[in-house]
Amino acid sequence: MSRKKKDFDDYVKSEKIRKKSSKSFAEQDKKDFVMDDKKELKELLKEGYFLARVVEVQKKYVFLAPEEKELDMDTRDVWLSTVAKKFLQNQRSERNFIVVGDKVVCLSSKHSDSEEFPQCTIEYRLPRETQISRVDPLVVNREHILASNLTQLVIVASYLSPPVRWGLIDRFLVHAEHEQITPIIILNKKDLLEEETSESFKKECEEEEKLYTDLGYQVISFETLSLSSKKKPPKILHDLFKEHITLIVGHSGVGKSSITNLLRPEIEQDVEELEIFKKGRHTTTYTSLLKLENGGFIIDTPGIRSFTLTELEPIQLCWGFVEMRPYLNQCRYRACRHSNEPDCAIIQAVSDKKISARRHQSYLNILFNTQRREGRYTLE
Ligand SMILES: Nc1nc2c(ncn2[C@@H]2O[C@H](COP(=O)(O)OP(=O)(O)OP(=O)(O)O)[C@@H](O)[C@H]2O)c(=O)[nH]1
Ligand SMILES: [Mg+2]
Repeated sequence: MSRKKKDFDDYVKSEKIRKKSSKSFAEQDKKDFVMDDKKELKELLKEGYFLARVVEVQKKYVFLAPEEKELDMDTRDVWLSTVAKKFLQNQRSERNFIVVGDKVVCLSSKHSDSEEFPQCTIEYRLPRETQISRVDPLVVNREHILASNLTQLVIVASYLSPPVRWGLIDRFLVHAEHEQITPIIILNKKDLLEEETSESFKKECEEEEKLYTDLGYQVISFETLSLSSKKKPPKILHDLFKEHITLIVGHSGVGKSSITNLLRPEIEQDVEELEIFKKGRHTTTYTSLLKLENGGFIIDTPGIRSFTLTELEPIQLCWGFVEMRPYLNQCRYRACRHSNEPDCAIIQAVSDKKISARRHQSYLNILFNTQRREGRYTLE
């Protein structure tokens, strides 16, 4: 089964389907801010501009790490920065103007607002190679980019506390497929599953894990509780995270920061002592990029309550469900939504048990935007 986005782009071209693009701020400003001319960049670097990576975005300031050579950076000794004055207005109106992971071109400032950090201005941003985004939960029709330039997506869910939501995992998988970023699923808090008395829940978890593995995804069943960040990180995590910039996502309280800490990041992440989901707020407040002891980088995020995909046509959505790809274009109707249409190849594959009914339901939920806040865990 091909995982290449290019294949989908070719398919789209051949089918003459227009992909939706998101035009968020004035094209001209974007052109001025996004530096995509390598020659010009070289000249700027000779003139005293320097390259840096955004490690954290707060309300007033952006924290960044100078990056002379690709990935040669220290995420602890950061600079305080603001966006160049001429782009301030854009920054205020555009939520995604600067996001964690962005590569930026800066000029150092003579003065710093802080005694602790040197200060600079962000003059340009380099084009983003990859990004993970969702529909902004605050403003419909606005995109919220969680992070950029990542090479791997780790989706964390806990078996229990809070309980796993397979639909949320599917949403992330669809997005990763379209962005051509390798997704990995970590199912955490295995200790709680072992204590669980409901045999049917255990069976459900086993079956779902097998389903994702059979689809070609790496699934890691894990527990952090018995492991200490003082000891060597478990080999499976060490190998997984080295040589990558990994974005780690999932609900609040599933253990993202606990996993991050096992890899001994340059800055230890806060982990809530009480189970966070009972308190109903996030422990991690800002998305931040951290260098790990093994040389890899991780972007730890505050847990999210919803991950609504930006609008997708049925055909694009199906592409994100890898098991549906072989059936594309085999339905009676070209515009088949694979919902209840006659002679639908995908519905047939579901009844033949070639496609899981649960994954098909996930597809329908995304398509019809039902359970928009899939995976939301409400306090009881
Ligand atoms: N039982 C059990 N608890 C765990 C495990 N891993 C983490 N926890 C606990 O789960 C709670 C939340 O862990 P965090 O690492 O803060 O979760 P998070 O995903 O970073 O949460 P946010 O920052 O709010 O998004 C803490 O109380 C951890 O001690 C595990 O494997 N088993
Ligand atoms: Mg956290």
